[in-house]
Amino acid sequence: MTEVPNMEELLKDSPKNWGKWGPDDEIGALNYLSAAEVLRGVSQIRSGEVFTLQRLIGDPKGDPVWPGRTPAEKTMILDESSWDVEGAPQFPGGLHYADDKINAFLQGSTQYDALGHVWYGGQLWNGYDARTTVGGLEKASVAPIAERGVVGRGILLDMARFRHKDNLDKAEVFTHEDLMACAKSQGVEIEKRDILVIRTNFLKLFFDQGAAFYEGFCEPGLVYSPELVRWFQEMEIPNLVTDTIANEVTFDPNNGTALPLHCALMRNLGVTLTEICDLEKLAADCAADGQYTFLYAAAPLKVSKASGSPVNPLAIK
Ligand code: UVW
Repeated sequence: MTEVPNMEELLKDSPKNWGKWGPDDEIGALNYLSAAEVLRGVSQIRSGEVFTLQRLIGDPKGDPVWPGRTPAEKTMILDESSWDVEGAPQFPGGLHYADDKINAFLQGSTQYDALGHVWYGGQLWNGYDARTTVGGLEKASVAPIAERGVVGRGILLDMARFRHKDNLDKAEVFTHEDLMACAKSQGVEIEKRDILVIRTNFLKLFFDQGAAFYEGFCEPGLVYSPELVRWFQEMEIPNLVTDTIANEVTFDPNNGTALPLHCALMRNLGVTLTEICDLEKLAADCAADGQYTFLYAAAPLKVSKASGSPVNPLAIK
């Protein structure tokens, strides 16, 4: 069996955008989303219909999460029963109220990854030292992305429908060429600086299969190639949004590495990743009216030094 290369070896000739937006940059390819790009997104709006792309946190049917993470635990702190017993807070006028909290992985639902979320070779996005992650991300945390917001032209690439399937299968892969062919079949073209929103409907299997979903875990998705990375670079793609947990085929079938596109796209090019979206209503609507582009708008929560945070992106058609 051939040995799995380390990421430094695999990506030694892979392009980098380090320094392109200055030595202190923490938002990477989101710099491509200029005011003109916001207006290009706005120009896609036809009906004013709004789609929210976040999954429910605390879904009674379960929350799909990356292996090793656990779903959010939600606890009621105060509800009407709190006043059945002594010790509940008393307010002039007799006000009662509900209060609750969650204990959750910041990347345990629909989320933005910070650019500093993954690294190899001791360096993260823009060349920052990996030691800057110790105790909290001093550099390239999710907070600068949250501060800026993400707005531009979104394009849905419905790979499941393109392949005439309910959902893509475990470990099924596709390339940038497939994305272009998918767009063509939808009567649309991927343009420079588009926010790519890719539907696989793979997480349907999480809800269909229960615990068996995690057996031999390998999500479907984009697969690494030098050509694909160059295409993202030339197309100036700012943001890759999908409905899977980790936005790419989990283990690369060609070289055995885990999540090489997190490294090549996020760490090296500064492409932001948005994961675990629910694209079902949006996809049904796009299939019905044939309009696959829209205004995409999202802002993760402003969490200090965090490696990611929840988000409820909007697609407005
Ligand atoms: C990992 O990269 C491990 O997780 P995520 O799915 O949040 O990107």
